[in-house]
Amino acid sequence: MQVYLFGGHVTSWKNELGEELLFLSSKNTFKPPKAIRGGIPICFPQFGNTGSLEQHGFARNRFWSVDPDPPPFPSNTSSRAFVDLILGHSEEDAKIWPHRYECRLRVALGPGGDLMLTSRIRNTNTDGKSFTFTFAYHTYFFVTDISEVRVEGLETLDYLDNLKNRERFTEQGDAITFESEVDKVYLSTPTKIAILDHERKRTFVLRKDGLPDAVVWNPWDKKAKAMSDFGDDEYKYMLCVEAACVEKPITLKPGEEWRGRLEISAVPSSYCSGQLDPRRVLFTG
Ligand code: TA6
Repeated sequence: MQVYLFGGHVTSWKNELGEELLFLSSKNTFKPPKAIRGGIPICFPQFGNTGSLEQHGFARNRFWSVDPDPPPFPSNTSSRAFVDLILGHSEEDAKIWPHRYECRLRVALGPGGDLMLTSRIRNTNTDGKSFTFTFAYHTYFFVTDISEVRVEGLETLDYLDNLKNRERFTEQGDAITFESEVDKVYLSTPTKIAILDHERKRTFVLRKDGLPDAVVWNPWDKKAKAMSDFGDDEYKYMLCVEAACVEKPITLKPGEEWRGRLEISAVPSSYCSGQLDPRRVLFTG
């Protein structure tokens, strides 16, 4: 596991065989304030370009620090290793987002090698003002061949299509596969989503809490060429499935705290396929 203070950004997560599980672009410049392309960018206090701030907010473009005194975590969270990071308000950011806040992030490795990210955002305004935000873990999964990948758990859900002015549609009833650019915000999804990498017989299982939505993104070839920090054919080896809170922004009064948790495990595919879609379970008996 590798985490940068810049952006509070996880850039590497490997399995017990030392195989990398997250995609990180070979075209990264690692020159702040430019966000890191790949890994797990934190989108806060704004997801996408839905508000007045820069795309995906500013948390991914700021230097976080190691949290010297994180509030206690519920005792039932066992982890092999973890780090606590914190990002707080600054005079600079107050000019664009006039709020006092504490954004804490614990990045942990579970006993089985699962990756767990827990964010705790507290409103520390002293002027009695509430604030509202959207949020996402913009996770880039490393896949063997995007055309052989399928996502289960989002069937029949409504989504906002970012390629069609955020118009609302309903997804078809089958697992999602990829043959062109996709940029969709799935609404009120199940807490469990699976990404099946057929070639590698590997399944990523995402479990999320406090993050009702899920964004699915692959830039495909044209957008890939247009991004300076992304290789022309790198779209073949990545898929973003982002645990998010987009449709219903979160509002916190002073003193209130929000928590958003993501747990990712990478398991052999035979373990998972079809277990997420109740109809499939029915059929496969
Ligand atoms: O999460 C999907 C998305 O919002 C896409 O619209 C695309 O812009 C992607 O994020 C990457 O955004 P970035 O600002 O990192 O280039």
